[in-house]
Amino acid sequence: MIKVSNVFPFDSQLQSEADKFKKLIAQSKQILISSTSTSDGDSIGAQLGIYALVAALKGGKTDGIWMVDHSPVPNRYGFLKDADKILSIQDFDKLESKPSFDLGITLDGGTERTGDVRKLFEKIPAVLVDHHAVGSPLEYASRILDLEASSTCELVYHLFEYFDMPVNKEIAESLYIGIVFDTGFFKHSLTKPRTHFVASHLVETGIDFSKISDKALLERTWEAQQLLKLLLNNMEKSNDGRIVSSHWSLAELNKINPRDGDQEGMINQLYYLEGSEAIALFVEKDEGEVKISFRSKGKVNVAEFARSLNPDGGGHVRAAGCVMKGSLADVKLAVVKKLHSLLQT
Ligand SMILES: [Mn+2]
Repeated sequence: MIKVSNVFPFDSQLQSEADKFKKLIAQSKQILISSTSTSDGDSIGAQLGIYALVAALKGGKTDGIWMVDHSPVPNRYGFLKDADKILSIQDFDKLESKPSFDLGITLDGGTERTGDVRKLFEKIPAVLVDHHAVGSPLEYASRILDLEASSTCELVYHLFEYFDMPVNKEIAESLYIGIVFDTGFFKHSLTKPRTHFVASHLVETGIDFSKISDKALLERTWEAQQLLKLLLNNMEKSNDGRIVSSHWSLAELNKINPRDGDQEGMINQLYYLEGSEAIALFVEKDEGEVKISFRSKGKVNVAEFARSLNPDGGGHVRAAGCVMKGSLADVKLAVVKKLHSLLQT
C-alpha cells in the first residue's frame, strides 16, 4: 500500500516537533501518558495508540510507561488493547511506590484539560499531541499540533508512519475508534480525503470495523435506552419548528440511575429532527443547577450563546454547553425565549 505520509507528508514544523518527541522519549525513563478528562473515543484511542508507539520506540518494552486519566476508562472502550492499563488518578494516588516521571504526554487537549492528573505534569517537560484549533496556551517541549487532522487518532497514525513503526490490528482498532468517533462516522466537515486514506490502512490490518464500531460507539446500556425514551417523551419544539429541546429532571435521573457515559451523544437524537436549527438539552443537577447542551445547524453560534448565559460556558460554534442556576422550568423557559429572539434577528 502507498504510505499516507507519501501523499500527505508532515510539513517541516511537524517534522521537527516529531523529531523532538522521539529524542525526549529516548531520554526519559518514566513516562506519563494522559488524555483529556472528558474521556471519549478519540482521547482514549489516541492514548492507547501513543502507549503502543512509545513502547515500540523503546524496543517493545512497556516498563516505565504509565497511563493515568482523571476518570476510569468508560466501559464501552474497555475491550481495546491495554485499556485495562489506564489508571484513574484515584488509583494512581493509592499506589505505594509511585514513579517519578521525567516526561509527560497529553493527548487530544493540553495538560490544563487533564483534570486532576494536571498535578503530575507540574515540573516535568510535556508533549502535546492534538488537533484542536483552540490549542493549549501552555509551553510544551514538543507541540505536535495538526489542525488538518480529523482526530488525534489520525495524527497518531501519521506518527507511526513517520517513525516507521508498524500498526498492528490491536493498535488499528484503537485508532479507528477515535477517527470514527470524532468524524461521526466520516460525516462531520473535518473528514478529509486524508482521513479516509488513513482509515483504509487501518481496515487493511483486518479489524472487524462493524463489530468494534457498534461495541464502542453505538451500543447502549439498558439505562441509556431508558434515558432515550424519556428524552423523546419530553421533547418539545417551537411553533416554527426551528428550536427543539428536551430535558431530564433530577427525579427522572435518580429513578433511572444512569452510568457514566450513558448520556453521551444523545442530544443528536434531537438534532436529527428535520427543520430544527437550534437544539437544547436541559439536565437538572443537584443544588438548583441546570446543565445545558446546545447544537446548532448554522445561524446561532452556540459557543457564544452559551458564554452569554454563563462566562464559564463555551465550546464549538455548533456544539457547546453551560451550567445555569435556577429551577429546570425557569431555566428552560428563559433559554428557549432567548434562542427564539436570536433566530428572529
Ligand atoms: Mn479529538
